Amino acid sequence: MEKRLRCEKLKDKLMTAKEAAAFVKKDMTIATSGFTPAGYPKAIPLELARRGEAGEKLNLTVITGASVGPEIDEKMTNAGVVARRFPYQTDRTLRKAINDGKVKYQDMHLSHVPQQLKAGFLGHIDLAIVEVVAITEEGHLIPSTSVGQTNICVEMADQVLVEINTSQPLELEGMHDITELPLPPYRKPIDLTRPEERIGKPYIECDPDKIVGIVECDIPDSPAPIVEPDQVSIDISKNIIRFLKEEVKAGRLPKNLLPLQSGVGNVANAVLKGISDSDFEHLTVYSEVLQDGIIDLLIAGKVDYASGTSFTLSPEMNARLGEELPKIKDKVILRPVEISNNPGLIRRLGVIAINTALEFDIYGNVNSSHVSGTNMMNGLGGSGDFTRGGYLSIFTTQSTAKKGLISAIVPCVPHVDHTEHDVMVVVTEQGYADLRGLDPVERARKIIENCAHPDYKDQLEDYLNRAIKESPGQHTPHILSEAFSWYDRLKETGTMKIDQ
Ligand code: 0RQ
Repeated sequence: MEKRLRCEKLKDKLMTAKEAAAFVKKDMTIATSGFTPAGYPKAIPLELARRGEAGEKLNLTVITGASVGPEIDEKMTNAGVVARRFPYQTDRTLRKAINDGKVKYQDMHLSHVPQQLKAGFLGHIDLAIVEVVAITEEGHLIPSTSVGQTNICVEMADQVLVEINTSQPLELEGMHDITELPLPPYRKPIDLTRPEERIGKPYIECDPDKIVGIVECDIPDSPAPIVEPDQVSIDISKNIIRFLKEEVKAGRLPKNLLPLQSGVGNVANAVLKGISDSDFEHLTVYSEVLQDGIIDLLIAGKVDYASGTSFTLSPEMNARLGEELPKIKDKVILRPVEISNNPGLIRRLGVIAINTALEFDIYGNVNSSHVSGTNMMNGLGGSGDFTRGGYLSIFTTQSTAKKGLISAIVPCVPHVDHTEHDVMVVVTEQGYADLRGLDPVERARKIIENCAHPDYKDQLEDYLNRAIKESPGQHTPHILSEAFSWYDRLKETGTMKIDQ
């Protein structure tokens, strides 16, 4: 602990998690560190869950950088202490509470959160609870495996509780680059033109007088296991790589591409694996999450630099992170989400954005978040930040879900996260559809031809052809009374397939 708590003035603030949790009072808004199950506080949230289990009605608003681990989203939800939650989650328990109407949830673009916190759009922040690897002599905070909006939580909260996590490698120190954007008007341009540039400080500045409690914690992050890519993910990845190679051949992309962003999950992992097996070299990454695949590519020398806001690792990689960090330390930068997901920077750097959809429609509108239009899955996360700003915006999905009972390409998505105006290329295991320069009907023909599953092609074509005949407007033909009927059929018969 000597090595980690270096500020003399703060040493008498060490306390138990239970004592620290006592600063949390009913109806408070708390903002925490954490972005994906990385770098979030654990010991204090577990105490809050215990208080809820003992019958206390805390009624908290909980704001995080993105999804966090089970200590917050599962345990605190189960204990009934979370009333409102922003801006993203991936937890089964919390998801159910949201869909049962028990927890109020706003799904937000992750780049919007820091500014909205700062501007007071999300209300007053009573308390920040943040995980760090160390506190410097001056009382500044060294974040752990993520930055997210931790710097803004610390700035905006009345009081700060800190968890010093001894399971997080001290080698993380020096990898962060903390910059904060002022509120408008007259903001200066952000001085960043390449993913590897540093523009800030390696710590979060914090007034030591704001720190009311420090807790030692050794609970590790809760990384999700990575499953070996299945054939569908491998095929999707091959189609993306085929598309990127065509772009290089056509002279629209340099040989080493442009900075890459990829989401989380199976397909993203398969894409990274595909890139590592391909002949692309000297790549750069400007993303929000840095997964195992990116660390492997950095070590293998395929990726020169990677910038993100969080390490989102498998348990195996997490366990050996301390060992691997010295090999990649000068090639990786962890930034606040306000910078990693900044749409202006993403546009400036020319990022290639690759994200995953639940489904898309024949015109290229994407639903990433709402199953059958009403049931929240996770949220849109940072996908919108990268998609709208991206030089190329690519969406992937398998062509069917639930063993073929659901088509992931539908006449009209019942919830839109990314509009047809933002989406350039859609990819399934069947192929890719390059939508650039096409009008809606041309797009629909291409999506059906290249991306739809053979079981649903005729149905989609039939809808499109009848829509063209019946629709009053010919720009984006629809039969509005029928456009969502595929969801009614799914509900009634268990499949979107028409019984022939
Ligand atoms: O259901 O869990 O019951 O088996 O959805 O689907 O195919 O396993 O795919 O894990 O990659 O998640 C879009 C949710 C995909 C994710 C989404 C069912 C399917 C399965 C999961 P089961 P898969 P993935 C980076 C950027 C938005 C946020 C984002 C996501 C479950 O990628 O949340 O991009 N993206 N962030 O069976 C009904 C369909 C379905 C369907 C799949 N059409 N209808 N169910 N499923 N398609 C991260 C951050 O921002 C931090």
